[in-house]
Amino acid sequence: MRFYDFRGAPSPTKVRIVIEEKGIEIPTESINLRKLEQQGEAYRQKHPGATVPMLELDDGTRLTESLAISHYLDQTFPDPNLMGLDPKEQALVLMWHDIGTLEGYLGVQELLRNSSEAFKGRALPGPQPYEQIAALVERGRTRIGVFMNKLDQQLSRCEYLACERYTYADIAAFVTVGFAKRVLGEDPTVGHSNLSRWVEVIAARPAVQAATG
Ligand SMILES: N[C@@H](CCC(=O)N[C@@H](CS)C(=O)NCC(=O)O)C(=O)O
Repeated sequence: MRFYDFRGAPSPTKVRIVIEEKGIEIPTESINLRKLEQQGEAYRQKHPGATVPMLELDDGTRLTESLAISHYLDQTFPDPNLMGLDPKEQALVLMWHDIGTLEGYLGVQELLRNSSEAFKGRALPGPQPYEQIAALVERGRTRIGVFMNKLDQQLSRCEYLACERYTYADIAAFVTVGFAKRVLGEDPTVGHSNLSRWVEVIAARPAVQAATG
């Protein structure tokens, strides 16, 4: 296996946390997004979608998308389980993953990629040169606030997002909260006591510290 990573980016960070939680070692290659290495011929030959993370399997199969890679690793290295132990928990993990991606992560992406000079002509990841849309900046900011409220509400009812125990749903949402903090330049958990409590617990995990430090 070979893992294509970039430490400064949120999506591969989710997979790095999974790798650390499972205590496995996978040869890793960094694709420097700041130097646009993902757009280079060598990487695009492997992955025309030009994003990280990617996991190359020994039979040559290339998996992209952090959820798919994490699912593969969870099935292949089952201990500790991160994707749910029974149908209900598996569904809750996927449900909170989707909420986290569609309502949280994409809101942060909207704000960042439509406002930053560095993303001019690259308002969406991948090789297609999408122009920025100024109106999406404020909408992204609003969506982040709505998402933080939603997380806080769920975490007022349950200790973790899929409720009883730490799962991939927490990993994905935790990375998005960190991404939001970086893009906003302020801590979006302030004023959300349940969310702050959860962030502290997740951030203290050795695997999370190893993957993000
Ligand atoms: N759905 C994908 C998203 C992958 C993605 O957007 N990766 C970003 C880094 S977080 C990327 O490679 N961006 C390259 C670019 O902006 O050109 C996943 O979850 O893995």
